[in-house]
Amino acid sequence: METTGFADGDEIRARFSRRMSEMYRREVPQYGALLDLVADVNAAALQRDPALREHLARAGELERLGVERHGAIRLGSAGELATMRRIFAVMGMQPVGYYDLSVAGVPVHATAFRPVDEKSLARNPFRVFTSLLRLDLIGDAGLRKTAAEILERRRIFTPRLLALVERAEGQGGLAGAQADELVAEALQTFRWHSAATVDKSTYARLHDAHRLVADVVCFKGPHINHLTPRTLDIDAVQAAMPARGIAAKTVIEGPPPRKVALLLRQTSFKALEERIAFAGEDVRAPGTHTARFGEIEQRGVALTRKGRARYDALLARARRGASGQDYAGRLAGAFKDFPDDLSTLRREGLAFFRYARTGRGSRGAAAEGLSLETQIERGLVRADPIVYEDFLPVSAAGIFQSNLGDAGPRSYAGNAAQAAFEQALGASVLDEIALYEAAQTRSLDALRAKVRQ
Ligand code: OOG
Ligand code: NI
Repeated sequence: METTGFADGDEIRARFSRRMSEMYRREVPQYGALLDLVADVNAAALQRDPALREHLARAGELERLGVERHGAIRLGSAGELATMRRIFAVMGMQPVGYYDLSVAGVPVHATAFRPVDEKSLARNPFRVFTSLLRLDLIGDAGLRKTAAEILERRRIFTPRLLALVERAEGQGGLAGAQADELVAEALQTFRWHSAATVDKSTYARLHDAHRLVADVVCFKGPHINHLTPRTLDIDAVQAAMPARGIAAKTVIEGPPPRKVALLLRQTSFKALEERIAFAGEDVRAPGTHTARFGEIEQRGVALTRKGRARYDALLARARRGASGQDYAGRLAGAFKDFPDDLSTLRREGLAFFRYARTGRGSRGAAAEGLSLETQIERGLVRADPIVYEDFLPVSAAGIFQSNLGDAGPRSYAGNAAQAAFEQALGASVLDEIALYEAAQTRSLDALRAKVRQ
């Protein structure tokens, strides 16, 4: 970076993530309370478990832990999504994965913008789960048209932000002061507006179609709707939330608690009911809007396609049957069939690992014809689990739904529309599993290259 004088995308993202967290803490004080609780629980977990500390330190996750978080926004049009992609690109974030939420009765599809290379992930893994409203799933043609017209008129990015993004693209980066300006301008897009842009009856009609439609369409911008710190012990945070005055969702989404943490577990606190003002004649008759919440996550090892298929099948098994009743028990029961030690997960090709020489033994071991397995057994090579950096569609649906109130069951004929999403985005989304696979392969290649020296 010294050669070009441009700010590093990783540095811009780190700054943006920090400023966003400060802003959300001011906007939603309960998020601050959650951050404090997570910091306490993480400190206790590290104190209690030196092996965990050592593993995180080796994987480069210890340093990022305190700044690690994800957020979410919901956009209204293809143009907004395409521009958001360009802004996130300046921050070193790429669209990874496609999430279809229509199967769960939520009229959006999504991707996650995040850094992809290992160095950038270690520096700051900030991710933004970014949904796009699917007006095509709204049955009422008149309402669809109203929503489209409102969205067409709004401008969620400041002119200065657009100019800075164009400059970054044109010259291949931004100098320090301009990078700071970009961060400040981009934050404007994510802030909360308590004034709706529509009158009360328009809000009500859109809200009746789906609460999410009102959330996306009726405001000046796509307010950040939650930020999620990473905890090392989600069960402990969940248990401690009530004592700190935080009303937690009852079920933790994702896999059950295990010795070897798998993929991602998440839980949230209920969205707040916030006062809003309507536009036009209704300006003196305030209403409320419920959208913004808080969430925590615990991350575990990334699964291979084979491991993921097995995870999906076991999760589906647990979710069938008596609804709500002893879900935790059913989930734990279903996952009895899933290996719970690193060695089996690795040997059965269920999870991804990063391989490295331990420094013990002679470097020529492989040249002598020892297999990788034997080298691992003899302590010459180490295999560390690769952390899952993405999201889970069933869990995401659970998080969405816990914040939609009891509006009654709703369903859309599940129809993923990845091609349409990518057209709106103006790019293809990356395949998350291919990214983990590449990281594993790179580590194996480096191992072999070192032996040959
Ligand atoms: C996004 C919900 C999904 C997650 O962590 O899976 C999500 C939203 O409510 O906009 O944040
Ligand atoms: Ni989330």
